[in-house]
Amino acid sequence: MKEFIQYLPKVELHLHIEGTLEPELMLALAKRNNIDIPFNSIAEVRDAYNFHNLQSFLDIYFQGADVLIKEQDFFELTWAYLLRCQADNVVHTEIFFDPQAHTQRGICFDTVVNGIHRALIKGTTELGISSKLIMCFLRHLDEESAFKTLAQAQDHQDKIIAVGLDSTELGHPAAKFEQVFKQAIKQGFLTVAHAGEEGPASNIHEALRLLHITRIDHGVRCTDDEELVQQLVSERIPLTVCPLSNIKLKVFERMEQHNIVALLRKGVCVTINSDDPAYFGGYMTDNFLAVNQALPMNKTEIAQFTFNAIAASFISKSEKQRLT
Ligand code: ES4
Ligand code: ZN
Repeated sequence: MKEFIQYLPKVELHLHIEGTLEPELMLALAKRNNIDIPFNSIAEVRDAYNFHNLQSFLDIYFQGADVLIKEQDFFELTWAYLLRCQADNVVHTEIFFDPQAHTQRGICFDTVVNGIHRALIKGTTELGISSKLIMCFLRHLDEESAFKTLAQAQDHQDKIIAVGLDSTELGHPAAKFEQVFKQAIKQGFLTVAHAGEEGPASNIHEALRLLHITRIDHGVRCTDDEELVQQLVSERIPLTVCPLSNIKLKVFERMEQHNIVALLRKGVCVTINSDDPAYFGGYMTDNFLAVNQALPMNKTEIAQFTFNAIAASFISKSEKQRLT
């Protein structure tokens, strides 16, 4: 089964590029860019990766992102991730980035997008990995900052397919971003949002109703509301689930308690993704293996995650047919 999972073609739909910053690159970039970080060794960095909830992770995640300064840094970060994709047989990936995490520190929006995009192009030509880029708004920041970010994206609309919403879910309802998402849709962006990771099932309802999203990031708390689960099935609304992330951030105590396989068997379009793999202890193959170890599945069920991800992806109909 391990070989089957290793060689299974995979599609990733929930991946924060800043969350692929491995300690080795973090230390190298800190040195190269003269940035002070409170770690002196790789072991010290890894020691800090003990989280008790989403917020305790986000604090470390934003601190790590501080070492990213130049376009070349964003390029190297993205390229390293694409090499991991190649190793895991990921054939298509849809990548989030958090522009505000960088523009807030004085880094130019163009620097961030251009560095990431240059690596994605190289990934397509040299590795045969197709990709899309999704710009997330940080939900702990205000509406005005999100609007400013949307304006900055205008010159890069050829490189960005969708907007999303991430960071602290509790206390920052979807309603705060209703107008920004409305404007983004008007400009031609597709929309996704993190919802029902730490927050209740009602957050999923609100994201669907107020932000008009076409797929939900995480969404595992949907099981608190059976009617919602049935809506996800009947309307084929996909969930981009991140199993190792959910364990690390204590959304579920143990993988045996995770609901992803139960949701798959109910007919929800669930997918497996790595979220912030440098922080959560594994890329795509590791996530598949961890789920299958705790909740054994047959090969048809495992392959269904890839079929679901193809269906839920933002690639064109003809591209989808090519992959299936
Ligand atoms: C995130 Cl796991 C998770 N949840 C919400 N926002 C995020 N940003 C990066 N990882
Ligand atoms: Zn996420």
